[in-house]
Formats: sequence, C-alpha cells, structure tokens
Amino acid sequence: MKSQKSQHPWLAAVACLALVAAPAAAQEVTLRLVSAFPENQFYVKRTTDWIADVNKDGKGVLQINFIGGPKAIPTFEVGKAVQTGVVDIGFSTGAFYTNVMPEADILKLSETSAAEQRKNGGYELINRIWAEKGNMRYLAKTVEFTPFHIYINKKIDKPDLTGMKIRITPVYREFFQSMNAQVMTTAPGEVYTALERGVIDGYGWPIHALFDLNWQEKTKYRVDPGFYNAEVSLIMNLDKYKSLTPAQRDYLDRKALAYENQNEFWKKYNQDEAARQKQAGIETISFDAATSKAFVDKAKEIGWATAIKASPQYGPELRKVLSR
Ligand code: 173
Repeated sequence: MKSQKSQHPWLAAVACLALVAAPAAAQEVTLRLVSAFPENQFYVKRTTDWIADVNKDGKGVLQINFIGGPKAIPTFEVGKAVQTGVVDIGFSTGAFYTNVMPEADILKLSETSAAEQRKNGGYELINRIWAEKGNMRYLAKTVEFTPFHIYINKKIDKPDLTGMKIRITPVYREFFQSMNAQVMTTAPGEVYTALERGVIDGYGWPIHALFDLNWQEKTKYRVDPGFYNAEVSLIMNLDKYKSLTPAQRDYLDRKALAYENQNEFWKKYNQDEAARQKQAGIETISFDAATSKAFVDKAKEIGWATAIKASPQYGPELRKVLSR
C-alpha cells in the first residue's frame, strides 16, 4: 500500500482532477425561452433560427428550448415569468413588461445604437437597472433602427386623433393621448380582430411586421413621420444567468451579441416593408415640414417626461446614454 502510493503519486492527483473535471465537461444546460410576440411574426422566425444556431454549436454546453409564444405565456406576462424564473429567457419588447419595471419602456427613446451603448456604458447601466429592478439580465437587443407609426382608417390632415379609438401599448400612450386619442391597450395578437370588428380606428406599430399578422387587410393609412425606435430583446432570469458556468455564460453572451450584431439588417428591411405597404394600397398621410418636426419633437418630449416621471432614479441616467 505504502509502496504503491509512493510509486504513483500522480494517480491521486489524476483521480482528484477527474472528480472535478468530469461533471463540468458533462454539463449541458437547457434554457427555456418564450416569445411575447405571436409565433407567426417574422421576429420569432429570426429568433428560432438563432436558437437553432445556438443549439448546433452549443452541444455539451448550452441548449435553448423554444416553448412558444403568447399561447404559452400571454404577451404582458412574459416579463413576470422571466423575473420569477418560470421561464429562463423571454423574447420581448420593454413595453410588454412595464408591470415588472417601468424603466423597460424607456429603451424606445434610444437614439444611440445598441453597438454604441455597448461602448458608452449604456449596456452596463441597462444591466444594472434590469438586475436591480427586474432580477433580469439584458442579453441583447435584436430589433432597432425601426420607427413606430400611427396606422388609421380615417383620414386626418393634422396630428389630431380626436374621436378615434386607437390600440396602444405603453410605447404610445401619452403621445397619442396628447393628440386626443381614446386609447386601448392590447397585445399584438388581438389587433386583427379589433380592426375587423371596428372596435378600433387604428393602432400604433413599427414600420415593419404588419404583414406578418395580415393587418394590411384592415389598414387604410400610415401617418408619417415615424417616431421613437422599436426595441426588441432577449431578457433572462438573473439567478439562472448567474448559475451558468463561465463557459456557458460566455457562450450565451457571445451568441446573443452575434444576434445583436445583425441589427443593420432592419434598415433595408424597413425600406422594403414601406414599399410593400404602398403596394398593398396603404396610403401615407404626411404633414408639412414644420408640423412633422413639431410632431417628432413632441413625441420625444412627452416620452422623456413620462420616462423621468416613471423612474426619477434612472430616467435621467438612461437619457445620458440613449440620447445623441
Ligand atoms: O405596438 C406594440 O405592440 C409594441 O409596443 C411593439 C414594440 C416593439 C416592436 C413591436 C411592437
């Protein structure tokens, strides 16, 4: 016994290493992801494509299981599900989880890009806030460079929505109310039926993704110019994120960043979508230059006033990194 030990001192060391290394090498984690957007949206296709790529390269390290869209977890409950760890990752926009943290909707006011926010301290700030207020990790922004618009079925000749019932999310609420709209919050999945039944005269929505849900069938006009900057992202339960091994976390961060780095894609896509709207017979309503400028300025002013009221603590800090 004694002689064996002294003959092979490395045996103990190897056995010891194996004990530590074996479980780590075998460790593959599977994360559950839900989408707050309907499954037939192009956004979700891009995300399931990304998941396929993550799973292909992540064998033995990290896998993502796509649970589904709002049928699995309703649009406005995805944030809470991520915060409480019912699911690990949510694919959502901030406006859908202001019930968890009011700061979430402020990202629509971004004038700097996600790439710039990675450099100017914005990404760290967002993650500090998301951790503290939402128990969340903000993994990556996957939609940007995308304005919102008003879509309506009654003609207007000035920015005045008096007498109109407009579908909103928190993105548009105060701005549309300032134009006298009567507002009604719904998830994207309910807009088509609301239009069909004449429950609403219009809605707020980005320049793109109208066709995904067939709204062009029920839409007469788009009001130009657009305003704000649509933000859609991957958010993760912070405890789950922290529980990952360094290798798993690095892998996820790297893949999420690669998704974010595709965002230039939206610039051309949005031009194509505007052309497609025109082809589908959606007419544009535009104002003169002075009115257009006042319209965009007012959106921004109301957006920041609302943001700072909602978060006196972080609104001003966010303004520094999101504004130009
Ligand atoms: O209108 C909406 O549902 C909304 O707030 C939104 C935000 C980002 C992208 C798409 C829609």
